[in-house]
Amino acid sequence: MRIALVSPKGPLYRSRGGVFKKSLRYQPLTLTTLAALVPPELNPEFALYDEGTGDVPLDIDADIIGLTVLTGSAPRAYELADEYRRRGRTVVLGGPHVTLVPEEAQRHADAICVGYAEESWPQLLRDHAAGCLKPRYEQGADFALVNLPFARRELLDKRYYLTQAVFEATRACAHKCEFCVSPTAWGRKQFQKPIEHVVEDIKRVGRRRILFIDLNLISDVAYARALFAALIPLKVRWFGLSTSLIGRDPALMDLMAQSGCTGLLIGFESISSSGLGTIDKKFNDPALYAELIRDLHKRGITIQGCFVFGNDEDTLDTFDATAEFVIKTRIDLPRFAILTPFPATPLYKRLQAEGRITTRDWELYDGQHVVFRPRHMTAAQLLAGHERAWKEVYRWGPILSRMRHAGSQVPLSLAANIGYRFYAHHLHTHYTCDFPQVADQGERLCVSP
Ligand code: B12
Ligand code: SF4
Repeated sequence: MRIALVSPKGPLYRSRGGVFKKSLRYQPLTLTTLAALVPPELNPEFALYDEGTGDVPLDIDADIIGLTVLTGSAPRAYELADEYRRRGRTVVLGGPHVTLVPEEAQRHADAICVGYAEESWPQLLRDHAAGCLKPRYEQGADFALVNLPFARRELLDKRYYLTQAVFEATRACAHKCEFCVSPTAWGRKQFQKPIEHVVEDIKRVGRRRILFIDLNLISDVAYARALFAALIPLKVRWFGLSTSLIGRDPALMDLMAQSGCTGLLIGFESISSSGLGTIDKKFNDPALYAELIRDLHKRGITIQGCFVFGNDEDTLDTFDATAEFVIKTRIDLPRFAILTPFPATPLYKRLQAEGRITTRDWELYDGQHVVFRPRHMTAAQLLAGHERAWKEVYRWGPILSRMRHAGSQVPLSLAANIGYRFYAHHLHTHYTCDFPQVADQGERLCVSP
């Protein structure tokens, strides 16, 4: 069976005209995991296409074409899916957006996979081979991450990525932040791979610097402890994601450092407690942020700090105050996003009930556009303030100050900082400028500070 797997990208992330440089691009696991799950008895021949690294052809000659769909890439995925079907191909859609709004996706596919597809995708392919493809396949109620094959990383060209040494140990997260797709799409029970499987995967890939893409590695502390302990003998240096709650467990932080953690992505989201209350992320305590950052730095762990602008407590002062906090605390790699009501999430339902969603053009749901009416500012002010914060923290002064404390991590940290500086200065080229004020502010903000 000839199987093509496609990862379409929204304009910001596309190789042609996008602003995401190789220094920021690691190899995702979606397509390579799906390839590994194909039953061998189908004699698969694969073609994998990541639109983040190259163009996706329209004349793909395959027995079945699978596309992965994020909300921001949905219009592009549907455009491709419709074209492939027009050309007589069988098209399957899956991924977070399909899981959030299956009925919509169904209109563009011969079949969809809702939820995690470790069991449903092989079944779908067997049905297709037998000529009895069903329109919809679902993640089973007893879904578990067991008896897994290893991702077929070699099917994507490694030259296009900063690293291929990308792993996942768990899926989903126990928290319920209002804006996050994870609890809505996959529930709050964390799925966990057997630790021996994760260790074996890391050994097979054989790299010393590795990256975990798990949404929250410390969601289940007992599992986290066991995983970190198992990493110690591997002598790897790893980067992963955690919540700020790591700061309240010094023993786990020590174990994490001992296991080789050299970088953590943390969703700080806001420097205001009341702002965090409006997005149901009250477990974050801004009063403890500076101490957490110091504690991690002391242990040699750098921080990719993520903030989101646009909650109902944010005002025009929030942007500068947040940028100032980021610079002062020397968060190593700051990232800002605009609050985005992904469909079916509690945030989406609330804003919809309040009549505040201004567009359902999913292409703009990429975390860098304003798709709702903010409470204390205009959409244009939110967009412009967000862009200003990016540019402020990626001035050369703050970058150099961060580098002075980056120790042995300078080469990687510098490359990523320069990548994000480029991103900060090119973001505006992707604004559709629906708001006239933004065009004006955009001009002003284009001038290098
Ligand atoms: C790598 C990654 C990216 C990469 C590339 C993603 C891609 N596939 O193109 C980049 C950096 C481009 C990216 C960008 C963004 N991302 Co992202 N990303 C991830 C991340 C960390 C890992 C994806 C991965 O490899 N997962 C492992 C694989 C095995 O799981 P999976 O992709 O879910 O696939 C399984 C199922 O979903 C299903 N499946 C998926 N696709 C298909 C296709 C078919 C045919 C079938 C049958 C099944 C199937 O089968 C797989 C096995 O079960 C996930 C979080 C996570 N840990 O999953 C977030 C995630 C996908 N991203 C998310 C978000 C919010 C974003 C951004 C908005 C971030 C931002 N604020 O800027 C942007 C938006 C980009 C856009 N234009 O839409 C959300 C999803 C949002 C949504 N509603 O679509 C996630 C889930 C994170 C979260 N916190 O909730 N991201
Ligand atoms: S802690 Fe992170 S992954 Fe978990 S629900 Fe909140 S935003 Fe989502």
